[in-house]
Amino acid sequence: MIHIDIREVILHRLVMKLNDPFTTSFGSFQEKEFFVIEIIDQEGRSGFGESVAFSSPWYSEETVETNAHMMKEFLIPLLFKAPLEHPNEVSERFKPIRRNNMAKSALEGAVWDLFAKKNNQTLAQTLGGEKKQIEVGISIGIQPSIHDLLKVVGTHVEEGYKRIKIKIKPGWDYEVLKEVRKHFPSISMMGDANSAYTLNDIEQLKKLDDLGLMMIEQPLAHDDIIDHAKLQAAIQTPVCLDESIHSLEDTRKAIELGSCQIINVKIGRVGGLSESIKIHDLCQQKGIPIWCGGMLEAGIGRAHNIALTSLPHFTLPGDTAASARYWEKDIIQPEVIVENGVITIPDHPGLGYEVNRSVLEKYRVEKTVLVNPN
Ligand code: OSB
Ligand code: MG
Repeated sequence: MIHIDIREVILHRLVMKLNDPFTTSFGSFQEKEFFVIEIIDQEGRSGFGESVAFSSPWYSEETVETNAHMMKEFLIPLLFKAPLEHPNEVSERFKPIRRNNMAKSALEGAVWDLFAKKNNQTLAQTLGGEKKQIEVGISIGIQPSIHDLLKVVGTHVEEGYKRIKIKIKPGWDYEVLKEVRKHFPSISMMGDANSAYTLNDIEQLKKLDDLGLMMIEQPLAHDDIIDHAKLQAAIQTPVCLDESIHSLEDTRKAIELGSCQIINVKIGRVGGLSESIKIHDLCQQKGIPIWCGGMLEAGIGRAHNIALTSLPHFTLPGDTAASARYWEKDIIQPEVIVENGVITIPDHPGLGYEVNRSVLEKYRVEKTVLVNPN
């Protein structure tokens, strides 16, 4: 029996500048602040996780600081209590702590990587992944003008991304997407509103039905599944939920209510890989297509997304674009490369990418070492 016996946890706090600012309906990102979680076992082996909460609570209520607080004061002490036999036990152990899914997920991800390495398996294999390659799309932020947007879309279509997602908001929606459709009649495209609409906008949202979109992502409130069901009944474009889904139970309820036809799975938002797999299995059973979302991750988070996407029911291209799209230099080696819209799953044990220590240290602004007292 393989035990995961934790000796210490290192929280590396990093700040990395994005190559280009990324704008959504709720705000603009110039840089990303996050934690690389390094869990070291008694034999000195390291597993890595990455926290995905942003500096401000715009996407969800979690932030970099709430993640730090939850990990240090509550979650890491629970991991130190006793050795683990399997990463699935992490979410069980975290159950007494309500929500704070991104904090939980960052730690759980590091345990999964460590577990896969101990078993000398890739993380993808350990999760039950079957694919050797995955298809990916790209998410494009709100641009200063339609002209700018058409240029950016053109670049990424040429790069071969399998699906183009365009951020939308009131005043930057139907007319803009219509123009993109006119210039790129056959691409797979979709819109993501990040909760910018209400049911009062139903007529505007109905217009999108003309554009042959794969889906519209999270049009309504971040905490809603009732109005989304009303909207889905009124429009043809499939609704995909992002912000509203935090668990297997949320997924079950959204499917039962008809709130969506597609689900965006983000590992951090649902509290980790174990919960993500449960959501995958339920959606497979129910015939609901899923894809893996993104949180502007650096390489470690990106590697976790890639491993998860190797599961068979991730049938739609996700948001895991190439490292170079976001970062001048990523913290992993090799960086994530996308060729003609395809990522080849790495075959090294664990995440399959090495952490580039010198780059990690270059972006690190704080290092906290927590030693297991037991
Ligand atoms: O809604 O999926 C989202 C970025 C930041 C916050 C929320 C979202 C996004 C993206 C980009 O769409 C995902 C990525 O490229 O990592
Ligand atoms: Mg989204």
